[in-house]
Amino acid sequence: MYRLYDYLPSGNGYKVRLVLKYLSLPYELTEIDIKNGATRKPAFLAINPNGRIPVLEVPGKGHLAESHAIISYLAEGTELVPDESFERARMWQWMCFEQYNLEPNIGMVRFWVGSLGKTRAELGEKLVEKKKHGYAALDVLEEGLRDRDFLAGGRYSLADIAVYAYTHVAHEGGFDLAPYPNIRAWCERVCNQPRWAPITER
Ligand SMILES: N[C@@H](CCC(=O)N[C@@H](CS)C(=O)NCC(=O)O)C(=O)O
Repeated sequence: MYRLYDYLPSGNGYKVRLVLKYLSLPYELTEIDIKNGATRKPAFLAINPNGRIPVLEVPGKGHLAESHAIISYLAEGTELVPDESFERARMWQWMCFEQYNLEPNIGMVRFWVGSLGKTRAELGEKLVEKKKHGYAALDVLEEGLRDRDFLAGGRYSLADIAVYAYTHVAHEGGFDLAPYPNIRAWCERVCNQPRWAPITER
């Protein structure tokens, strides 16, 4: 059986859990306390030298890190990956956008503020910069969802799962989604998908 090394509030880990659940793939979960440096201990570095969750242990194969590598491994050949090559590339366009523009800003602010309890005064200019770039990413997503129910291939795909993971909890980092009606409607559609579960569910 698959084993997932994860931290329940993590959006990156959540992407993997959403895919495992959607595809009804059985798995066991090992919680890693990232707030207390467990990812940087020798035992964890032996399975991911990059010192980060999520990591998927695949029986007979080994350990796989990076949320998007893991979800594309799990979902290959399923309805979560568009068959048509241009739409498959469109899915990847959004998944690259998530890793470069969305997660490092919205996910990071949520971690600082929501998980580590840092204040605006402690974070100072760093917070201002991250908020600016986070809102710029939300603007791009809002436009990308204009006249579209899902991000790629006209149906629910890995792109929606990957981008949704940190977007739907953006408010936990102080981002206001009120001015983004397309994003809010899309979040509703995602959470109505089969076997959807909340972010902290194992
Ligand atoms: N690009 C990676 C990012 C992984 C990542 O940043 N993981 C964070 C939690 S969301 C982590 O393990 N942080 C602990 C640490 O840096 O020690 C992915 O998509 O999986």
